[in-house]
Amino acid sequence: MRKLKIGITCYPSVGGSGIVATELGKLLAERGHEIHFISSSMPFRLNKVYCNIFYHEVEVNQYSVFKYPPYDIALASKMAEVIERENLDILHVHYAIPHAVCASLAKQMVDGNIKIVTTLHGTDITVLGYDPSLSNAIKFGIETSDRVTAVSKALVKQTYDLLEPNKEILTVYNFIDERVYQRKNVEHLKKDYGILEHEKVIIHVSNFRKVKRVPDVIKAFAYIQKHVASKLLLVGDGPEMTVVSKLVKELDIENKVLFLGKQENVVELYSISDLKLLTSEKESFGLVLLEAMACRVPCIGTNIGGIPEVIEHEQTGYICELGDVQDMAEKAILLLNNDSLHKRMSEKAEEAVRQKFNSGKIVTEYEKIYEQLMSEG
Ligand code: GMT
Repeated sequence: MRKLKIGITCYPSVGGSGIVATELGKLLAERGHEIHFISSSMPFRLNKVYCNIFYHEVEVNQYSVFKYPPYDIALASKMAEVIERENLDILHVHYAIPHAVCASLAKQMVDGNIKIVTTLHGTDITVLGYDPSLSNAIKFGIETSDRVTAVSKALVKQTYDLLEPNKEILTVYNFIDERVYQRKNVEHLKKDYGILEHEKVIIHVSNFRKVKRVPDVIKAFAYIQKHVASKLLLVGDGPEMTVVSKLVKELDIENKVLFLGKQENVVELYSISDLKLLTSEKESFGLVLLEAMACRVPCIGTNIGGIPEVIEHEQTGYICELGDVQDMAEKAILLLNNDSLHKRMSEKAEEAVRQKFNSGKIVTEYEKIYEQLMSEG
């Protein structure tokens, strides 16, 4: 396909939507497209120099008349400036609020032929969509985009159920860079963390927000460790950490739980892990599941949002009902006590990432959307 000039706007700090947007930009650049990130700060995964990736920072001035700094207006103005100066073909925004609305405003400012693609990532619909002060704006952002994608079929359905937008929404799954997410031989790490060779390692990675229901991970693990010699790695930090650490103390499992805080090199942590637990009550996809699966870690997740589209029940892990910590624990014990079952699931998990969520395939899906839009003139 012909090489395009593509603007990308995302939340640049840590978070699944920002990661997907940044990785997409990098892989599109590798395919020869020119990429312009327009955001409040440098996307944190943009960690090396690419000659065809540019970064345009949105600056918001604070004037005494403003009670709130007008970030959304500044973003729309910056988008318009970059669209015109760089002659962009496509503006791909990640997360509906405020990005899709700002893109629509920018398009009107330049009066140009820019095509807007919006990707819905989850909480922009499943949380903000319920907020009456925002729902009209989200619907407007969706309906004024030229193409809209969502990261799972479940999220597409939730968007229609909640907002009833008059717009086709396509499913394009999350992906990871398979060159980075591969199981590594770092067995020494187990020893470094004081984990015995025969002990199994269970991992949970999240931003410790309420929707992740981390206390369910702790309750399930409290049961698991009575039946399987094991340790729990908690990776990440967030508002629920106080509740979680209190529960660990109450359940008297402090010597079995390792609080690792925020970590950059999760690949190495997955590489010493045998099982991942994701017990969320809202999860449009679960990018962290892909990261684990690529490192041959089978996953147990809840029957929520897009999780059942990622974990194939009894093949790459298990799906359990929300809050059923007993079932989660029993499934974990079954898996961790059966080496051949564990080996089979680990291989299938890795295979699923390589096949169904292959980065090359997903990036091509986005490229096809761009190509079709360009052909519409
Ligand atoms: O999971 C989070 O809390 C972060 C959130 C975000 O907005 O960055 O992640 C959302 O987008 C990811 C990328 O598409 C998805 O993999 C996550 O499932 C989704 N999170 C939720 O739906 C809670």
